Amino acid sequence: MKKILLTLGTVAVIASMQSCKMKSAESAVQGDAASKAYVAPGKYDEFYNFVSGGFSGQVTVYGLPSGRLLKVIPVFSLFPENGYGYNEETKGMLNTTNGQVPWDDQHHLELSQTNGEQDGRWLFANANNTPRIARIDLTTFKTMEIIQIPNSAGNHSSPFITENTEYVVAGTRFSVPLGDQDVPISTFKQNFHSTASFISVDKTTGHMNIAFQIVLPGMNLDLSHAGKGPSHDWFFFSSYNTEQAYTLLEVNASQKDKDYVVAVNWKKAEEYAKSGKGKKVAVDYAHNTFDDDKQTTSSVTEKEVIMLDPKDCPDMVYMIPCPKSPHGCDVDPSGEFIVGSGKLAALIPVFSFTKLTKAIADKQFEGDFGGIPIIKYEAALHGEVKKPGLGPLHTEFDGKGNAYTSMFLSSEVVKWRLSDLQVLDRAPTYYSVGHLMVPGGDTKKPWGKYLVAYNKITKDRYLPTGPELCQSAQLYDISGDKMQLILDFPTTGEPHYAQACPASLIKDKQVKFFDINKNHHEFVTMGEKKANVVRKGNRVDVYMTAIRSHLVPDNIEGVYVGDDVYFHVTNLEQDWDIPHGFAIKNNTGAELLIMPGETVTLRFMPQKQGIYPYYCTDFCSALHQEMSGYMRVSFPAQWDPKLGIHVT
Ligand code: K7E
Ligand code: CUA
Repeated sequence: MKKILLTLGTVAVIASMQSCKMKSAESAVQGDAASKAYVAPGKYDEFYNFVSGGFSGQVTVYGLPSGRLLKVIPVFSLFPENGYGYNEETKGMLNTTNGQVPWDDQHHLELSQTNGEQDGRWLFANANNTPRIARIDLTTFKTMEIIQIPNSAGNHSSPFITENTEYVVAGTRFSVPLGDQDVPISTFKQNFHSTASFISVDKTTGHMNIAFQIVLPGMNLDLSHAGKGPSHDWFFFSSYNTEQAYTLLEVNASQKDKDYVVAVNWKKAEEYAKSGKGKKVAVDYAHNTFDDDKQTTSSVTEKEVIMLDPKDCPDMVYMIPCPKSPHGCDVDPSGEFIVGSGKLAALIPVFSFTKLTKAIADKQFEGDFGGIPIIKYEAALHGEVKKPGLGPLHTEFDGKGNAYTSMFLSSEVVKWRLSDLQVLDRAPTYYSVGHLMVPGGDTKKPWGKYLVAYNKITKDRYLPTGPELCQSAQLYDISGDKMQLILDFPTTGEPHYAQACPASLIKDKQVKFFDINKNHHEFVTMGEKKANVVRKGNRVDVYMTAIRSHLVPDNIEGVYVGDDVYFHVTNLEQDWDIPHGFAIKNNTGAELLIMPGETVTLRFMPQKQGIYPYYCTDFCSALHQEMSGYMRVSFPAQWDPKLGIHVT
């Protein structure tokens, strides 16, 4: 959530709020706060915190409560630090039907679940801009799969999952014509659609597949969450711009009093898809999977998707009116309450699943939206949280009957009770909080000890760094009645949603190195004796090994200007935390960072004759500086400058 309708009035409100908060900032941090966030040197954090990178396209991993940055996981953006997206093995991960897309805007994360609880297997991440979903393996912290979503744009209500990770969803923030048709923008109402895609996840391998897409009227689907427990079969999406405006959205998409929460019975949808109620539609989308065995990405173009139209599928989709341009759509741990956060509303509506099912049974409808029945607001409503603050965005839960909502405009976190909707506490954020996160706070079993607010604006909180200041996270202890601010820490990119789980769920499952005997990479070098240089026409394959503290071969001659050289570097180490790097002078791509037991390939096309040193970039031993070599590049007699190739 980057922008909000800001009038001069609200700006003034924010400004005045911020100035009074600056005073209270110190009093908000109490004496024992530092000790609560203190993790002594050599001690581990209690939680892993996975934070979306926003416009960095990556995912970052922090420890909680210390706020220590543990890792940047490259997902949707090139990452020269380890060669992700540059080397031959992972290039294909960023493939789309529009070629390699080297960047994206990454907003939401979801950890895989079993029975509504975190199971520590995978982390799913969405790409907003060129619609994609990624799956990250939590034994290696590597991106293993990226699937492109067709008939989609602004893939924002994604990648939320069902209780047993049956499906990960993708909903369109921007409606577009299906099948990328070329139509006038003014035909929005007739031709533009939003879609909700349900991507099935294989229970054992995690492999994703688009099971079906539900076609909805043109509007902006914003966020979503699956039901749980009694509401297991349902998925809830927030929507805005149900005015169906296509210009001046700031004004035109804020006309109506209420937009909708879209309630989708995915179990029904699944049955409809299986019984052939859907239409098979020709599409094109890339599906990239990293093969652990071959250590390479295979990228295929998928050709078909099943589309379900609510008109042909009764009882599958309902609309629940929700004030006003809702953003977050959050389901409490019991699965009974669905919280819609109208970013322009002065209250928080809370819907009851029991009442919703009754309203459907009693047909308490008030018309339809594009043929989809609209349930009466009051019929589905549990109640409203009155005067919670300004600009409610997102809500998480502590598992003790309380909810926590972020307030963008009034820069605070508000704690309220689900049963009677009373506001219990409020804590200032510095400043303009977007998402917030309680470890496990969107599952059946929140861990409930901490809350992190992810803020858009830091202003005066840190040393200034030119025109752009870092975004920031703030950690609160929520174990008592009152929230207590205990730590600030800067984040990379722009943080949106985040997830956290107990360290114990993940830390003992870590892959320490890859078994070299199971390395079936096409260009593996099984031992130094096998190291070799092989020429076929213009192509030169260098079978290279790396082990402390030398590269084999370390002298290469017979390479010519115009050759296409592939360095396949196998790290022979079988020991934890001993990667080797590989870089060669004048290479216009990135380096390689090769994990123990892995083979990774750098492609290099020398443009000029000369001597090209190459070396290991990761300080791996006392003789790391010696871990280097020379490649001689000659200008061959057979060189044909007209053809630009080396003629043999
Ligand atoms: Cu509120 Cu994109 Cu989830 Cu940001 S979104 S804040
Ligand atoms: Cu290997 Cu430095």
